[in-house]
Formats: sequence, C-alpha cells, structure tokens
Amino acid sequence: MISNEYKERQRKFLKTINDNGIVIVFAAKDPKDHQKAVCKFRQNSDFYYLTGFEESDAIAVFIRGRKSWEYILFSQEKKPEIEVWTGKKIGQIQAREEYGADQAFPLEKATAMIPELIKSHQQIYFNTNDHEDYELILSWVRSLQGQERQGFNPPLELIDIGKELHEMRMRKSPEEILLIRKACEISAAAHLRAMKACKPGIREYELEAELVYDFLRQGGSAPAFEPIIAGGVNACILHYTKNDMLLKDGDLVLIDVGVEYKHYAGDITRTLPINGKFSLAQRAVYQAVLDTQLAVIKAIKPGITWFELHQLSERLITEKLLTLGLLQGKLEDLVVAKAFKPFYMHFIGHWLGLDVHDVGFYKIKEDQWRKVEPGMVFTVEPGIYIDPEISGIDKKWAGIGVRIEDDILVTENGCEVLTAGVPKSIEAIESLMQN
Ligand SMILES: [Mn+2]
Repeated sequence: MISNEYKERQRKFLKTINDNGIVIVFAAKDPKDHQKAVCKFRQNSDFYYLTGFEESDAIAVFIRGRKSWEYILFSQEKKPEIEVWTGKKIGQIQAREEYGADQAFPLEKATAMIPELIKSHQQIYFNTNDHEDYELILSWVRSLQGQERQGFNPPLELIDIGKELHEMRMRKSPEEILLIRKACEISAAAHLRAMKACKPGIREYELEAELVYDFLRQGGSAPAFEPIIAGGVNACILHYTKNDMLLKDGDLVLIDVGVEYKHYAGDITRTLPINGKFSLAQRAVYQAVLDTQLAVIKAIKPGITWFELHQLSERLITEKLLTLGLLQGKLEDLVVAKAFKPFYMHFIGHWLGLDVHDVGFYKIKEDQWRKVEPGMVFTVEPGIYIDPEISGIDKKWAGIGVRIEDDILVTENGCEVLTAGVPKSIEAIESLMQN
C-alpha cells in the first residue's frame, strides 16, 4: 500500500501543469539480458518519486478529468506462465486498489489508448529513459496528424517534467529525510568496518567486499554507485574503480562508497593510512583537506549559494597548497589564476537523493546560483591530489591523494552532517585502526 506521500507529490506536481497539458511518465524497462539470465532492476527515479510503483515496463498518464486529475496506469499484466519465473506482478487490480491509480490497463494497450488521451491537449509533459520512449511519444503525436479537419489539433509542445519535478525533488520531505538518514547511517557503519579491516598486504577489493557485505547485512539494496577503493597513487584517478591493487604499507587508501537504501543514496569518502598511522607528509595534506571540509560545512546555512561554498573551498585549498609549498605566489593571484586546478579539479559536491548525483539545477538563471534551503541535501567533498606526473613538486608529496566527503542536510539555522557516524580526525582514525 503506498502512503499518502505519493498522492501529495502528484497533487503538488500537477498544480504546475498548464491548462492544456497532459503528463506521461515512463518507468524504467526490464534490463533483459538473455546471457545473464537475471539482472538487477532499478526504477526510473522520476517515475518512482511520483508513483511509488516499483515494477518495470509501466507508463503513468495524468489527465484532467471532469472534476480533478485522473491517474491512468499502464503496467504489466499478471500472467502465471511469466510469474513462475520472476514472481508475482502487481497487475491492474492492485494498481487501482493499492497504488492509487484511477484506471489501470495492461501495457500492451498503451499505444492504442494514449493517442486518444493526448488528443486535444497542447502540451505533453514527459520524461524518458532513452530515445525509444521519446520516439514512442513522437509516434503517438504523429498518429494524430491529419485529424485537424475533425477538430483535433495534435500537441505541439513537448515539455520535460524535470523542470518542475526536479525542483520538488531538491526539497526533501520528512519521509525522504528519514530514508536518506538511514542510507547515511548504513554507509557510515560500513566505512567503520572497512577502517577496522584495513591493513597492508590485502587487495583493494577485499575492502570493497567488507563494505558491500555490510551494506547488504544492514538491509541496503546495493552500492549506490561503483565503489572506489583507491590505494596509493590510484587516489589521483578520481573515478578509479578497478579495485584490484595490493594495499601497501606506508600508503593511503581512498574509499569513496555509499549504499542505496530504499531507493535513496548515501555517499561517503574517507582516506586512511593503510598501516594505521599517517606519515608526516600524509598528515599535512590530510589535515589541509579536513580543515577545508570543516570550514565549508561551517559556512552552510540557508541563503548561501552552492557556488559560494565551492569558491570558499577553492580559496582554502589554495591557502593550504601555499602553506605546504606546493604553490608559490600571492594568494589572490593564485585563486584568480586557478593555480589549484592540478591538485583540486572537481566541484565541492553534488545534490544527493534518489540519485547519487541527484537532479536539480545548480545555476537557476544566467549569473544566478541557487541558494540552499532547509531540506536540501548535498555532499561536501574537497580533495587534494598530488599526481606524481605534476612537474616541479617535492618527491615527498608524490602520489598522495586525499578526499573527505560527508552528506549534509540544510536546516533552518545551519546544517546537519548525516554521515557523522564515521570519524575523520587524524587522532580518531589512528586510534580506531590501531585497536
Ligand atoms: Mn560524492
């Protein structure tokens, strides 16, 4: 049984639709792969957000009825000969009784019925998983051409539902925040486990196994993205996912992993000394990144823009690089010239929610960055990466890569760190790893 949460989301979203609009939302398709036999399915996030319907191969249509909006759901039909392979389907009766659809039909009827539904609407609001969905919409529109003399004008405008829906998805409801909190807690606990299991002589994938084991053990569905377990110089490859190198005594390991829990993502990065103790050079770089991260988190409050937070991180990282001797010159000049780029080349973070890199514009108008609001969730993840290829650097720094990432909920007065369950101070990490 779906909660009122989804009805409320539909109501709120449909208020943004023009008088002459109709809404068509596609579920994700079954990832059929006959060689693999069974594949993991993940629902389209927009479709799930609006309907709470977890099955593949469905189309939700929202159309204005006589009194109010009607929700018509096309979905898989219950067929015993298929259910014996893949389990019970929801079917049309349950779609109406438990998922709030006003009318429900087998998916096969969609192409016969949808052109009739979109007739005499001017705008189609839609989402797509791929170009097939887009072509389907175009084919429905085309099938109406030639009926103008009967008084039916085919829709002329296609509008992405993201424009309004993604604004809604940015502001998390209390129910969503509970789920994100849980995803963050599970992710933090798994990182703690990896911290304790980390030692010289094991391979990167052994840490990955500890993390994934702990995700599933705690009820998570899977890693929310490909785990990054980057020993030594691999940390300088931002999206390193090979995870098969030996972890060496004296090196660091960067672990960027989060769980997906009931569709919501956690995303945490910690950087650990493999043998449990930071070297002097590692300690200096680590503390520089940590101080930057703490200062950025401290600056978060409603009204500040995401870009201001990013700029703050650029300035602080530049200051630190100067202190470490990795850059020379005047702070202001270096910031303006973006001299930090070889060491810090990514943004401070990203929105987080149903997707790891969640939806929502960062810039809302030309030259206007979005101000953060209570209920928004995002990551703060500065880093310093000293690729040995960078010319002219002292050898003691070569190959050190540090990123520290936490998930943040903006509150009325500031923010809350949702991933505080996993330590990040040098002292806390060392004492945890040596016990
Ligand atoms: Mn991240």
